[in-house]
Amino acid sequence: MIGKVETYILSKLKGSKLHFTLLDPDSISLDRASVVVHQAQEAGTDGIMIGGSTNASGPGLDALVKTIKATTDLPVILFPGGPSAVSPYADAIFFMSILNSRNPYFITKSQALGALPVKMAKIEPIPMAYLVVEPGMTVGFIGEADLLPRNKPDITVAYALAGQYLGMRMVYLEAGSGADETVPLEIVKKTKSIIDVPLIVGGGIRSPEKAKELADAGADIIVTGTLTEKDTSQLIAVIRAVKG
Ligand code: 1GP
Repeated sequence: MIGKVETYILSKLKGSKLHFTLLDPDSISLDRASVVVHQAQEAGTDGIMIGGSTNASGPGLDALVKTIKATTDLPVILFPGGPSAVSPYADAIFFMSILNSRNPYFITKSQALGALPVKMAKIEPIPMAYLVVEPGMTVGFIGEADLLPRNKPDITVAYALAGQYLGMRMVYLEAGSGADETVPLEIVKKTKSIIDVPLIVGGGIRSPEKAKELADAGADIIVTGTLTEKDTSQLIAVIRAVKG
């Protein structure tokens, strides 16, 4: 069943590209989080994602979500590093599977462990294929991914289409947080030309030019995380470039 947040995303996508601001509970203080969210919202970001590869959970995660909810009415979407990264204070959760992991834990078992907690938290699950492209960084290592090769776009395309055919309603191409290079434009272009569900791209996006190139190549939603940890002027420039 399609919920409120997914409906919001789909309806906004009819008019423009979207930008999501990703906050890592392990790297941001509550005070800084509310400043960043406020500035990102002013610049036009469309949603706040919360998560990291370390499966942050419990009171720290709840406190961050509550702080953000008190700052903005933008949707707050969990981007979980594992099955405990669930907070009832969020609006939604990307219910994701690393389809190119070698370890079934990251494809179906952590999802089985997280399913009831999501139900009990009464937050909206948004099924998503999460595909880790070289270099993959921390999530590639932790998620035991068979990294998708940068120079063989058809392999990523095949996984993305498989995700769609398995019923996932979004595809996320991830180069890894802090990557030196983003997902290649060619991969974004080819994937977009084959799938029908929204395409999210993140990892290593640090300049407005690169964000715009990725959006022009076919990314529907651009995610930036590391930029929130530095001077926010670059984050603001990226958001403006995506939003046109
Ligand atoms: C990580 O794709 C996101 O999961 C964001 O990456 O931190 O490099 O912006 P950055």
